[in-house]
Amino acid sequence: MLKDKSLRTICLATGNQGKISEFESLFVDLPVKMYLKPKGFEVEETGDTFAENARIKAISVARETGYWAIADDSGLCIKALNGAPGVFSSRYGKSDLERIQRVLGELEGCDVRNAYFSAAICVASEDGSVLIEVAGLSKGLITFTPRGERGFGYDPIFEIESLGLTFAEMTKQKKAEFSHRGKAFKKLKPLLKKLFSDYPFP
Ligand code: ITT
Repeated sequence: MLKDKSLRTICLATGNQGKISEFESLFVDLPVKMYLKPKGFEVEETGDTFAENARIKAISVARETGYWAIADDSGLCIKALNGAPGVFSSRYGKSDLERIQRVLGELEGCDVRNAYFSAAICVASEDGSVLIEVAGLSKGLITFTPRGERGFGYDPIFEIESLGLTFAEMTKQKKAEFSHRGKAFKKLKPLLKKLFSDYPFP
C-alpha cells in the first residue's frame, strides 16, 4: 500500500530549460519525483523523425541513469521551407536569436507563412524498453517580426491564428492549451497513470 503511493523517480532527458519548465507543470499533480539528466551526458540525435530521436534520447538516458527516463524531441516545420528546420530545429543556429533570425531571413518576401510545431515524447525503462510514446502537433503562422517575451525557442515568431497571439505572448496555461507539447501531455498523463498502476513497485 505504502509503495503504491510512493513517488516514481523519472529522469527528464533534456537540457532545454524551456522544456524543463513545461514538464514541471505536467508533473505537478502526478506522483513523480523528477530529476534532470546528468550534466555533460549528451545524446547524439541520429534519427530522421521526432519520434525516433525522442526514443533514442529516452533509451540512452534510462540506460545511463538506471531510472525510467522521459524525452521530448520537437521542432518547427515550415511549409515554404519544405518542412525545415524540422528535426534540425535546435541545430539551425547557435542561439534562439540566431535561429529566429535565420528563419525570418529565409522567409523574407514570402507570404506563405504556414507552419506547425511537432513534439514526440517517449518514456523508456532502465533496460531500454519503450513504455510510452505520444505525439502532439500545433498549426500556426510564422510572424514577420518576433513578438512577446514569454516561452522559449521559436515562441516569439509562432502565432496561433485564431488567437492572434504568438506562443511568447501567451500565459503558460494558454500555450499548454494550444501547443504541440501541451497536446502530447494530454495524451501522456492517463498513460503515465496507467503505467504507474501496472508497475506498482517503482
Ligand atoms: P534536448 O534535446 O536536450 O531536449 P533541444 O533544445 O536540443 O534539447 P530538440 O532537439 O528537441 O531539443 O530541439 C527542439 C528545437 O525546437 C529547439 O531549438 C527548441 O527551442 C525548439 N522548440 C521545441 N519546442 C518548442 C516550443 O514549445 N517553443 C519554441 N521552440 C520550441
